[in-house]
Amino acid sequence: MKISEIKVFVNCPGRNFVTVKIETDNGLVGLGDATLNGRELAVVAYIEKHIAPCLIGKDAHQIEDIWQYLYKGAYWRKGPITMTAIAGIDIALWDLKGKAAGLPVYQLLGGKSRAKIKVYGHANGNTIEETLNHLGQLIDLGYKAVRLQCAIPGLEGTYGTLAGKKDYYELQSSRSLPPEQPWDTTKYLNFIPTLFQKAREKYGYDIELTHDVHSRLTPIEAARLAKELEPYRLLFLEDAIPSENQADFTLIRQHTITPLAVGEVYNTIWDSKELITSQAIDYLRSAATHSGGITSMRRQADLASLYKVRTAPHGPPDISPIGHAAHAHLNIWAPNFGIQEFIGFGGEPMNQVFRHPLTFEAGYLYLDDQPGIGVEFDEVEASRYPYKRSYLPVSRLEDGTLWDW
Ligand code: KDG
Ligand code: MG
Repeated sequence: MKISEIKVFVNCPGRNFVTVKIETDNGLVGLGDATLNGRELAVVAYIEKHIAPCLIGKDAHQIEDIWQYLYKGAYWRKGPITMTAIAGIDIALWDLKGKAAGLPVYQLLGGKSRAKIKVYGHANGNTIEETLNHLGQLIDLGYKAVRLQCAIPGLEGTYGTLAGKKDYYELQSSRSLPPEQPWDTTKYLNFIPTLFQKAREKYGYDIELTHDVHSRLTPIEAARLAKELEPYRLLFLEDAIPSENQADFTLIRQHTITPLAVGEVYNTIWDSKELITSQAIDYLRSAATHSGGITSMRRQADLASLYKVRTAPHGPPDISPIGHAAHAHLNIWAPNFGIQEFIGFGGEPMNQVFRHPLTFEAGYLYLDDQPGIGVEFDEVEASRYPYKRSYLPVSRLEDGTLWDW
């Protein structure tokens, strides 16, 4: 099964997605997701100009060797562009191997550890009341776990809080440059515990709750927030700090029993190695798309399992149905799977461009048995939705200082 062609598609059927298609000389086609939100075209060039020419003629079955070739062989290891490009190729190769074997990818990983995949949704709003109403709607839909985000009074356009808006993550405006948002740690820290207090008063303790800080705090501020949230028993507090310094998590850990989750911007196992082996975190949030694909995620899950760290892959709308399907295969297999972030794909035209094997029901995802990862990509339909340049926002303090995230 020799690789005969590698094609890269960049489309915007509601979101920008980079889709990798590998064709083989025996007529099979494998699909991978290589979407790096806000920096998509750099990954496209990396694959088209630098990777594709090296892989033509190679045996598509040699997934591990190709992974090592692209990781070690490039000399330039790690980094989001490299690892997203490797991920796109790696996911497509697993898809091909599954199709060649006539088996779903999870079977190649070792089979099912569970029948269905627990997910958490997002409730958000401009006020606590709006956020809690949204939470109520998700509980009615059957969600067992929900992330709560609420606009902070006095902070215009808090990231990730526009209830019901399709583009609530990026707040994509008509401007073609990154939107800017104000940040104030005091306002934030004074507000968030009340959100969770009210949520528990209204809905009790059966529903599991999480919160995403989006890396806006310092370690000691994060420790304070995690400690103040203890009475509300979060499933986890996500991205409490930026994590270049892995040791910072130990500081937070020493002050609180609120479980900690991190990893959505990690590219390799090296980014989380110390966090896992020192048991400074409880959930690892790496994504197949940004962290070197299925080959690398399997390795991370295995390391995490030795230290009682569970997997909770990143699952925002900027990971395509292919990326989500890759996660579903990993999640169904991983003995230490925790929970998957999932808020759906936004209906049409996404569902016409990507036909995927996932069904949401009452707080769980179900994965259809199909060879490979089970996604079909309609190139003709996709070509109707050209790429639209868009950016994540940046945060600044009131005095203009550029802030963390
Ligand atoms: O591209 C960035 C988003 O995917 C990210 O901000 C979403 O933090 C996020 C999450 O947990 O889903
Ligand atoms: Mg996050």
